[in-house]
Amino acid sequence: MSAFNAIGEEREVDRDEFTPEIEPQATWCPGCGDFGVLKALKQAMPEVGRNPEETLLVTGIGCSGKLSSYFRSYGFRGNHFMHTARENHDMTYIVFDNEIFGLTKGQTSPTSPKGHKSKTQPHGSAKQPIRPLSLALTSGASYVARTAAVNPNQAKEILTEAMEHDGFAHVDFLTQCPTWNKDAKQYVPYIDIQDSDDYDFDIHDRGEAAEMMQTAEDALYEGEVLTGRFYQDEDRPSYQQEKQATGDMPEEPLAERYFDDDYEWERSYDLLERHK
Ligand SMILES: Cc1ncc(C[n+]2csc(CCOP(=O)(O)OP(=O)(O)O)c2C)c(N)n1
Ligand code: SF4
Repeated sequence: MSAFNAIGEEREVDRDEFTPEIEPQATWCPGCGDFGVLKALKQAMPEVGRNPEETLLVTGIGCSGKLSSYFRSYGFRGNHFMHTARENHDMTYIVFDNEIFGLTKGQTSPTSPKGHKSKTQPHGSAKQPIRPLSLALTSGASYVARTAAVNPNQAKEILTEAMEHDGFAHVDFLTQCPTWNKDAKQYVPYIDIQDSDDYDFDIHDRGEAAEMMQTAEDALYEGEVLTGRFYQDEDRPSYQQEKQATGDMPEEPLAERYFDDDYEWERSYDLLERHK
């Protein structure tokens, strides 16, 4: 079966299909939270019914970026967070939130708490950390959640939900780094805000969700890990749906045209003609 033949084909997907044929020995440290992301992702893919040929994994540079070597799918390295969220592209964005630069041996990173001591900040970081949940919401994400590698069941559920969401889904995935960041709170028992009587808010209300995110982000550095769904807008069309509605984007994937012998190819100047 060629890769493109698989587009749109309905069949059972098995999690083992996402393991590369020659499985590399993962170079993550024993106990690294990144194993939890890989496992949850492999478990979630059959739930959303996508096979490796239909999947694109875009990764960053660190230990977390090695995910693309251990997961069988198309791969790419890149980053355009704000605009992808704002335009509501139909994709799932996972932050491997270990509050540290792991691969380069434990320097202070943008999610390290204020006061965090490391080789680059021996007197403690004077910087406020970024707030991944709030950043995603203000950038325009239409689904925002947080889970943790220590919660494998919730992690699988949230990744499945995020991938099934039509639009930009942001997951703040708390990953422990036992090698360089033993002080992070990523290991402590979590509270699922949807199950807790202490937290009652409407995940469809931007204002209430924003307030809940602030609470959760402040609490993390004080040792209380609040996880779960924070925001979801099911009514907002994804970028693809918007473009299809205006006739600007075809319904079927462009790649399928290569397999259609009867397809009449337009030349680029024919397409430009329309806009004169
Ligand atoms: C633009 C750029 N800046 C700096 C580096 C050097 N660098 C490589 S890996 C890394 C740390 C990555 O940490 P993070 O992305 O948090 O992932 P982790 O290793 O913790 O999973 C850095 C700073 C780089 N490769 N590219
Ligand atoms: S250095 Fe930290 S983030 Fe990197 S593999 Fe080891 S435990 Fe994981």
